Amino acid sequence: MTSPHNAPEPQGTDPDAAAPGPLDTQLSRPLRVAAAQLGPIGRHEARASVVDRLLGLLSQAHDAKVELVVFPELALTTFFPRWFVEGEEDLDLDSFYETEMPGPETKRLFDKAKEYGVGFCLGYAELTPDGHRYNTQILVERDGSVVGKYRKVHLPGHREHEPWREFQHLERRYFEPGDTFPTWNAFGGVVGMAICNDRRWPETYRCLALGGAELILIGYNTPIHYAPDPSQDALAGHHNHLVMQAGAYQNGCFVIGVAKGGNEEGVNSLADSCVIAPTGRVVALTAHTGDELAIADIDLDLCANYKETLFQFERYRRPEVYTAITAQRGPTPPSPNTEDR
Ligand code: CDT
Repeated sequence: MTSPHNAPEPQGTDPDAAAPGPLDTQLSRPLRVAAAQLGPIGRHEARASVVDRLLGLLSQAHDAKVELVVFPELALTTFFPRWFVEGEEDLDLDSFYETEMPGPETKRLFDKAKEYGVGFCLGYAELTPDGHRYNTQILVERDGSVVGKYRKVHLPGHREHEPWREFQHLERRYFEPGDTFPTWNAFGGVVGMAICNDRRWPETYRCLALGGAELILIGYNTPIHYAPDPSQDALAGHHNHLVMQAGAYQNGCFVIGVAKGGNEEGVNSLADSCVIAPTGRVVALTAHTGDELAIADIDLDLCANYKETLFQFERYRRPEVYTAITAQRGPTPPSPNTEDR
């Protein structure tokens, strides 16, 4: 990857040996992207009908000369973790998972994307041949090749039936967690992925940025009602943009956040899909809660304005001081101090 600016790499062991010079403001890695938001998918909506909807958005994107289309988390089915069924036979759990990708219903999407020369990112429930279940997202290049697969690391919600809730959030029952944040060379830059709850954790963006990510693709299904603390409901949209804007700015990345929004099987879900620049600003936003594109012209070279100045990791990060982040999971506050009160 060539860099148009003149900030030299730090040399040797002295991080101050090479002070960054002023940036060249010529930007030259343009990419037209779209957050391809979906409205609700009913529990009994056929895969073929959902794929028709994805193809409709893909066609609109092609007409608008978009090069990368990002679909939401679990984009082929309803958000089934909202239901607990004992024995799980009534829910026909397996019907919500894909055992191959592309499979019989999704091949049409791959074929059309390749014909159009439009890449895409797609979230789905994955059932592996040896019986493992993941909340997964794949990245497909403009030539139809699968560039990468990401499995959700942060699984929210609970494992057991909690009847006091209006609806369940059983991701911890129906999926195993992924264990890595990979990045890939794609679309003229370095791309990483995350899924829904991952976007609330700063570690997600930092791990991806340490892998060089310049563009982070995030699908989500976010019920607006949060049963453990309903006082957060009114803040759902604020928190959604807050975390992704911070992640973009603090890591010098573009972020594309894409919802499955609207009222799905009685559960109101957040829309507000967007494209965020490394400035931290939202540069494209959906207007409604249904199927809709939010299109933006981005330039991946803008990442360097942040990655090579204020957030030049090599120069300014202090990993030796951050050991608590990987050494422990929960907080270890100081023991109560009774003497100094
Ligand atoms: N899909 C997903 O990860 N949703 C979560 C809901 C959290 S409440 C259990 C989210 O973080 O948006």
